[in-house]
Amino acid sequence: MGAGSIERPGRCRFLAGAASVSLFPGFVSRANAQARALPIPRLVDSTAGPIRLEVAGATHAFGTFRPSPTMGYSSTYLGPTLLFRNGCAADVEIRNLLDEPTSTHFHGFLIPAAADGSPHHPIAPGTMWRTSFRVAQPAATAWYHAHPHGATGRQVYSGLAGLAIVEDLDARRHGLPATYGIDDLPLILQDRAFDAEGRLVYLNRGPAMMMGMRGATFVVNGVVDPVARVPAGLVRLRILNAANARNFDLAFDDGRPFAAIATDGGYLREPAQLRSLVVAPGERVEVVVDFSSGLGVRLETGSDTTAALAGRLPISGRIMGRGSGPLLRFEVDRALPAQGRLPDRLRELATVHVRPELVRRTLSLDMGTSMMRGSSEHGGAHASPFGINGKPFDPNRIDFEPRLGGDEIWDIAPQMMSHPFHVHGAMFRILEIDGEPPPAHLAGEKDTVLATGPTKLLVSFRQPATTEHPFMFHCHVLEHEDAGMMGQYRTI
Ligand SMILES: [Cu+2]
Repeated sequence: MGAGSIERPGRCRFLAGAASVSLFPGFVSRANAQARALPIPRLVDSTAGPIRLEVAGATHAFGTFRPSPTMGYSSTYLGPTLLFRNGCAADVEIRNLLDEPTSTHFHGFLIPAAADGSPHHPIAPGTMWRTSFRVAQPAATAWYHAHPHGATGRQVYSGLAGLAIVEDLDARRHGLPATYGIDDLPLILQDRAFDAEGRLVYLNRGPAMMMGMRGATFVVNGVVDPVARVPAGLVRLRILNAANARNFDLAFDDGRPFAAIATDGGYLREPAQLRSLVVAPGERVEVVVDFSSGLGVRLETGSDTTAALAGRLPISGRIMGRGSGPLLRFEVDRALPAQGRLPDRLRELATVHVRPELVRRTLSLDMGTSMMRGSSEHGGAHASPFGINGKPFDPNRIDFEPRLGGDEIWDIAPQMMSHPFHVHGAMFRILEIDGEPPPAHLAGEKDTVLATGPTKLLVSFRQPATTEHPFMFHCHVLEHEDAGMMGQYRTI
């Protein structure tokens, strides 16, 4: 069964007798599952002992096609939902059964760079990588995914991603829906391209490089067009955009409103009422939807109109993957328990305060400018048109040295198109997007932002990074990242 409460008594209690988590039977669907029921990734509790994952090739049925070669974390595609608890220690062991290196980044975790996976922490074929850290951050929806330099796009596309939940027992007083798999559902959104044989198609050249790899088929939790059965009450959706490049413009087909309650770094100050919402690659958003009417509904995406900055990139809608369409359907099952409520206030969040003496940096997310410079500076043929401030990623170069415990202002300047910008090991507050203050649902702690124009961030550096173990910052269009739109920092 995939269902179970994620709010258990006792902090960091080792659950004696818990089953070994070294092998997973892939996805576990709910009882009475029909064809293409929304798969609920199995929940694995880090307080029950070490989390053990195996990265391996597999064959996976997406639903409408013949099965395709894929990769997964102890699963045929994607991986279990990892549960962490604020204030508790966690041990993770990842064994690589692929015939190529991988690495595993904990996206949205505030842990030291030495404990996080990055291009500097390759897991060679046949070997195991072990990491331990203490969870010290508020409740949040995070995720983990492959991050080997140059192959991140292909490995994530093949299936190497999974959700993670940081829970905080202090947040129980909210009374929000919290029964995983029943009224607290993970939704991992992706787009994929399939060939005539039903095999995943991955490209990282031509338009798929310029715009990132996109596909016309929408996949939710690893299947096409699933149905989620939900109780007749409030339901919490933990939405992750795990697409390589596509932004999802989400809305319900009956226009019903919903409440955004959390962003990348956890709860907002208060729920933000919305009828539509853009989620960029790497971003998470938690929303609460009311099904008490008993009426089912579809969650749809509009076309990805946010990708191109107006007039900057002459490229066709087909290549952009601009299609709109349904992602999944919800059907109300009155037999399921609905117990959650939506509080008026969610969290105390400090007011953003920009001190004039803060260090300011400008980061130009470049497509093309460095190619011109590169012909003289980087030896022509090896230069990449993708870079930050004119320089493609170099694992031997530290780009910035922020002070540990300090804050900085980062001005993100996206070139040619919108880029989802992500910082490892830090949270930021958005000061401005395109000259405007952030909308309410983006006014919390973030680690990824869709820079649709000049974007000003107040970044807080609270985790240590060294020359040997630096943190990355990069575009989360994974083909851009692989091609060099990435830099690294160490703290001083
Ligand atoms: Cu980009």
